[in-house]
Amino acid sequence: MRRFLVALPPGALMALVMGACAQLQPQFEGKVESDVDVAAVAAPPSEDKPEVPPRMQAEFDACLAGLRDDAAAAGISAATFTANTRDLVLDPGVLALLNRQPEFTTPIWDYMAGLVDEERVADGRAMLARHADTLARAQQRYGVDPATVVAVWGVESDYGRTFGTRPLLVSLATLSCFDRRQAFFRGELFSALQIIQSGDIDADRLRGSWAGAFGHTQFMPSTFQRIAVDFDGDGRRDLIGSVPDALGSTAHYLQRAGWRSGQPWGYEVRVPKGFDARLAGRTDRRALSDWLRRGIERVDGRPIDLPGDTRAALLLPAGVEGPAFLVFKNFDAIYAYNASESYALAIAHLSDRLRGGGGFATPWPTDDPGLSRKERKELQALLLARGHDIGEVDGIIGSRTRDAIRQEQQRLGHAVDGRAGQRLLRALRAQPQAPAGPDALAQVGRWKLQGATDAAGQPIAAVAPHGKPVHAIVLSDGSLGIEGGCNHMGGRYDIDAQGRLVVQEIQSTLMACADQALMTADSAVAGLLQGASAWRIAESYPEQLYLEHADGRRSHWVAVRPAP
Ligand SMILES: [Ca+2]
Repeated sequence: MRRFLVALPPGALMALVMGACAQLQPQFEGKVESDVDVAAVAAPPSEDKPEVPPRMQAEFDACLAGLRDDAAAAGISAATFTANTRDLVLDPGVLALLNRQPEFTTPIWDYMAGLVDEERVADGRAMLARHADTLARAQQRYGVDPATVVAVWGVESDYGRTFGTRPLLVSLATLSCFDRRQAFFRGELFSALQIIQSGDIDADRLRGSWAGAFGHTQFMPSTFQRIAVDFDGDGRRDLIGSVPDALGSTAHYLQRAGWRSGQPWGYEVRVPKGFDARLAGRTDRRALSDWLRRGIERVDGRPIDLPGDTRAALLLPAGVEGPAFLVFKNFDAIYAYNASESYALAIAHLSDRLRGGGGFATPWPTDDPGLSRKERKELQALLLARGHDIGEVDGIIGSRTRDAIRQEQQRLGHAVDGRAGQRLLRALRAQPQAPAGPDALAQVGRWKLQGATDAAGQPIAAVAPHGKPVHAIVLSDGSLGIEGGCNHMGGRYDIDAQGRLVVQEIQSTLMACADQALMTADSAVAGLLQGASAWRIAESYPEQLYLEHADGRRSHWVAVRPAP
């Protein structure tokens, strides 16, 4: 299929590949913009590995050589260090990810809809049954209930489906030698080398997120060293190859983070009308009895069965109009796993769903709720069917999907924000395909030029003697025809990888023409097409197209439908 109507901003090619960042420092908070489990999947190295400049590699080699003494001080033998750092090639991709600014702030309802959907609940219940013995043993030893442990697993790696594929030593060594967090990542690099040296996990299997989190529940190497346990008794701590080791280690982590056995993480609550939202905040703790006096109550009306002096905080993730939560010590234990309140709420809520609970009683304050992963895939399939080049249907709303969403929102007259929500999904379900054929421009037929300017900024399409359009352009299946004025021009065009319309070839047949103004206009049009031949489709509407030319000029094309 020829792919049209794609407007990729330059530099938008960096996929949304984010580390899961479990146990990373709070500086990373807010950088996880999409599903945590999806975030844990790094793109295959071959796809996003930039060329390494020789000088940078030389700097990298020298840096690694300089780490030898510190590694020895951390208990790493010279043999281990040499064997595992000798042939490392740095990966500039992880530096780009370290400095990546989120292009899109995910509303809490989108975040929750993707992380706690029916699929993840059903999968989690199956895992509760399948690993019941291990989970019971973990509860006995560490006091953490099965549903919470499984919820962490589900959010961190979709129950082991999405681990991240980057070689950990490459990522950590690169981050140890460049950019702004070298000291932190050197500690993680040494921990990773210790893991290899101890025989817990082989170097070639040690793969994970760009930032170094790995395994079923995405531990950082230093967390592994402090917390990981051999829970299946084979003599090795292996959070990649052993589900029991991963589940036991996660329970151990939560215990060490202050888990109180038998206590709930918190409850969804109702706040009274006119409640002072300034009282909310995870670190703003009060006695439970104080909250109850202020009129807070569980949404199901049942009593909160904890002592009145239990410390509790109120969370209003979307303000007083949205769902409200009263949270206790165990919420903080989950928060310690990855310092993000949205993240902790997703795990807490998923654990409730795994225990048989339902969704939130109070809806999110939006008229356009978020999509489950299944619905995200459905939306992507509908975008593909309409001719948008969004790549694979993978449920990941990346920059290409967002661009396609913006175009459809514009076409439909929705607010143009690039967000994947229920409103757009419903609209596209109602008209699953573009009106005619796969070639969205070809079916439009004829286009006339309006509003283009020449290099001096003078309008060139204003010339319309005899009241007729100067030019009509026909784009059809790779070929292009221009009519009107004195010239007949034909040529070929293509769409490049960035979604720009590129005119490959122009043939112009100059006909005798007495009208100098038309001649001038035609030359200007030919110049536009031939000189700066890269066009980017800036905006598109049914039968209208705004092109941005490589030199920054814009032209506006309007379809002229052939008479029926
Ligand atoms: Ca083991």
